[in-house]
Amino acid sequence: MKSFIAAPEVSEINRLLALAKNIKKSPQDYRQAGIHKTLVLLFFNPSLRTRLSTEKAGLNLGMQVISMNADNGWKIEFEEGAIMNGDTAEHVKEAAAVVSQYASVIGIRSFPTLMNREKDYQEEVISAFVKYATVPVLSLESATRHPLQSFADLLTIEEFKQKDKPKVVLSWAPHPRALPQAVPNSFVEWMRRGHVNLVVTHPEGYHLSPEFIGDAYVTTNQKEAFEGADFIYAKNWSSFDQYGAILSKDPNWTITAEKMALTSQAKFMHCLPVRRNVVVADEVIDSPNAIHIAQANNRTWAAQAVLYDLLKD
Ligand code: SN0
Repeated sequence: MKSFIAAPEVSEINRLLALAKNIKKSPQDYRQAGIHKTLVLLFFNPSLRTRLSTEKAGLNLGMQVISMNADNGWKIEFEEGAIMNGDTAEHVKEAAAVVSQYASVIGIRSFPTLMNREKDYQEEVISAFVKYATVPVLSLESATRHPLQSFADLLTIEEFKQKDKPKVVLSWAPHPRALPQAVPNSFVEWMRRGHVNLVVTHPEGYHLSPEFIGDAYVTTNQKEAFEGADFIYAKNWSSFDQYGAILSKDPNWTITAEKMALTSQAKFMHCLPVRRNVVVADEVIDSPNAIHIAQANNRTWAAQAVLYDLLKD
């Protein structure tokens, strides 16, 4: 694997799943893979799980790990041919090439602007790092995708599913702030390659980018979506159409015990961080059917499998 920024092919996903399951059984068996190798993680936005699980994954592989909060560093220029007499101090050509001198793998977290859809969906930041870095690049959530999260989500569904092809529902839920579409985009991208029956539900005006949603079944009737579901994956996102806008904060979309009762005793999932009693009621997230902590645990094994592969090539 040259870099990890989107969902790979189905065969590749199945191989990665098998690797992650083996790593989870005996994480220390892979210690030689990263010896004398350095992992550099650059965070242009906040992180708790991604940072700690990816650091731990690197350490489990015997790597040296350096994480940096890059949000208050030199402002980076991305435009080709820019005359840099404004507020950008360093071009990505230098930044990516220089970090490559210190790293065997570079991880990048960079959220979307939610202002300029074209730039965000062109993945300006992570694409530039892939282009100008001389080592593999690992997405720690980019403008339009969060592949390490989705890989851990698929691993979690594999572990908890009780039927061959479970019904997996991605449900929009309210939130006070405008959030990226990265997690739902990626979730749909990975689930469509997985062996699941995917249903997406959201209010009017919240459809995801056609490039991601493809032919997935979508309904604006949340109750209909929940019927017989085996997994409820809750997530807020801002509008794709009216790019970055909050069109609804309707509390009727909150995940409640009453709605969970429509499901087939579905497991509740969320990538975290989660706004309790806005996205999901305490009664649901504190119930035995909530598997968000096991899901967060799987972030380590997903990251370790991906790093192992990036090092191998
Ligand atoms: C991010 C998102 O993409 O939705 C990261 C999720 C892994 N979530 C947030 O920014 C939540 C912030 C908040 O204020 O609740």
